[in-house]
Parts: sequence; structure tokens; C-alpha cells
Amino acid sequence: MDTDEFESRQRAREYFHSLRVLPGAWTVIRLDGRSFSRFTEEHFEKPFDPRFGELMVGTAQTLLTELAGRYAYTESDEISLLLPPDFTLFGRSVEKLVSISAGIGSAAFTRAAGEAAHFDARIWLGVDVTDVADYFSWRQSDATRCALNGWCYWTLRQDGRSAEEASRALTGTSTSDKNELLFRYGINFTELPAWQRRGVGLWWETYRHAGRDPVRGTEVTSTRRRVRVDRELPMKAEYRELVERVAVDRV
Ligand SMILES: Nc1nc2c(ncn2[C@@H]2O[C@H](COP(=O)(O)OP(=O)(O)OP(=O)(O)O)[C@@H](O)[C@H]2O)c(=O)[nH]1
Ligand SMILES: [Mg+2]
Repeated sequence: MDTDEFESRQRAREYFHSLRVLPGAWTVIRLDGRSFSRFTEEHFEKPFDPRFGELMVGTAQTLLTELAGRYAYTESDEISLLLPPDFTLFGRSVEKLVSISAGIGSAAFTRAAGEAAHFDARIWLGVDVTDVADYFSWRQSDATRCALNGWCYWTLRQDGRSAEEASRALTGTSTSDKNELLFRYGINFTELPAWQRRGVGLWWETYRHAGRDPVRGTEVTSTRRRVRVDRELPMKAEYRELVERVAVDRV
């Protein structure tokens, strides 16, 4: 076997390397913290720690910037990054997209937290902006569900129940049961910080910057881009509408 043939045989065994995201597809890369139940228990307040929340927002901002995304959304230990249909990053290679995004997320979080943490990554594909709005509504509902469960579970734990007792007490309970449980402990779920219940959204906004032209000595205004971080996201139809506008860059 000559070296060229040997080389191409080895390359052929990099079986998934030629896999590409479909042309024209809306793409979301979703990162999720690996074993963050254990990791957060060791280092952060339960059920929510603003310091943890801000580390996730910082990581989402790094991903939005490094990978030139349209929108980033974070809730709990996950981050979703939306790429527009015509993106050309890494030749749309699936292996590159998932591995590099997980690498960027893990490095950014670890550097800011001062503790080693890892993220996995996966890819979601959509046909149009309605699919994109469906996706982000789905993740926002997950945020609300997890926040309600987390608050109930940790309220019971702080009241002296064991992990097993707290889980058992919540099995089969409805959303209104859970709201009532919290109410009995003096917690009104709807008044808890919005970032915990609805997640945080980040996107590019355009703003006008006033400055001075040093050569001509005149006032000039220029248009610049910056990342906007929204910790008070709307819900349901209003959120869908926001996501659709951000997706097509009309903000
Ligand atoms: N202490 C603390 N924990 C949080 C916070 N936000 C999210 N978490 C925890 O992060 C975990 C995320 O859950 P999962 O992603 O399903 O579980 P995991 O342990 O990361 O497992 P894998 O993702 O499968 O590796 C949950 O246990 C949440 O309670 C926070 O602000 N504070
Ligand atoms: Mg996780």
C-alpha cells in the first residue's frame, strides 16, 4: 500500500468529518453543562445563584461574539446560539461546530469561574423563523418548568426534608400545586427574578455614537453594534415576536 492510499484510508475512517449542516437551514447550537448538578452544588447557592447566572451570561456573550451568532439564550446550565441560514462558519462542518463551540464555552466559563467546567453541544435545525420561534419558546418553557421544580425542591430541602422525601413530595404534582406549595412558604413564584423564570436573551443592537473628527475638528455620529443583554424577557406571543425580529436582524 503506498502512502497516498494509506493516507486516504485513514481519512475515510474520519467518518463523520464530511457531515455538514444542511444548506439554508436555521441552526441552533445548544451547549449544556456537564454534570452541573454536582458542580453547582459544590460551588453555588441553591436553587439559583446570581453569580452562576452571570457566568452563564458571560459565556453566552463570548459565544455570540466568537461565532457571530444572531441570538443567544441562556437558562439554567444551558446556552442556545442561533446562526442565520447563510452562515459559512467552519464550512458548516457539524464536528467543528459542536466541538469548537463546546471548547469556547468551557474555556470562557472556566476562566471566569476559576473552576474547571465542561459543556457538551448539539445541533438543532429549522426551516424558517416560525421554527426558530418554536425552538426558543420551547427552551423558555423549560426554564419556567425547571425554575418552579428547583424552587419547590430546594424549599423542601431547606425545611429539613431529605433528597428522597423532597422528590417524592413533588412527584405527580401539577403546576398549580407547586405554586401553592411555594406560597405556603411565603414565596410568590411570579415575583421571583425574571432571569430565573424566563432565562436571559442576548443579541446585537445598533446604536448611534457621537464623537469628534480629530482632523476636521467637527462633531460626527457613527453607527455601532453592541451586545444587548435582556434579563427581563417577555413570554409567549411577545417573546416569539422578539425572537422573530432578532432572527432576521430587525432590532
Ligand atoms: N446551585 C445552582 N444550580 C443551578 C443553577 N442553575 C442551574 N443549576 C443546576 O444545574 C443543573 C442542570 O441540570 P441538568 O443539565 O439536567 O443536569 P446535569 O447534572 O448538568 O447533567 P448532564 O447535563 O446530563 O451532564 C440542575 O441541577 C440545576 O439545579 C444555579 O443558579 N445555582
Ligand atoms: Mg447539564
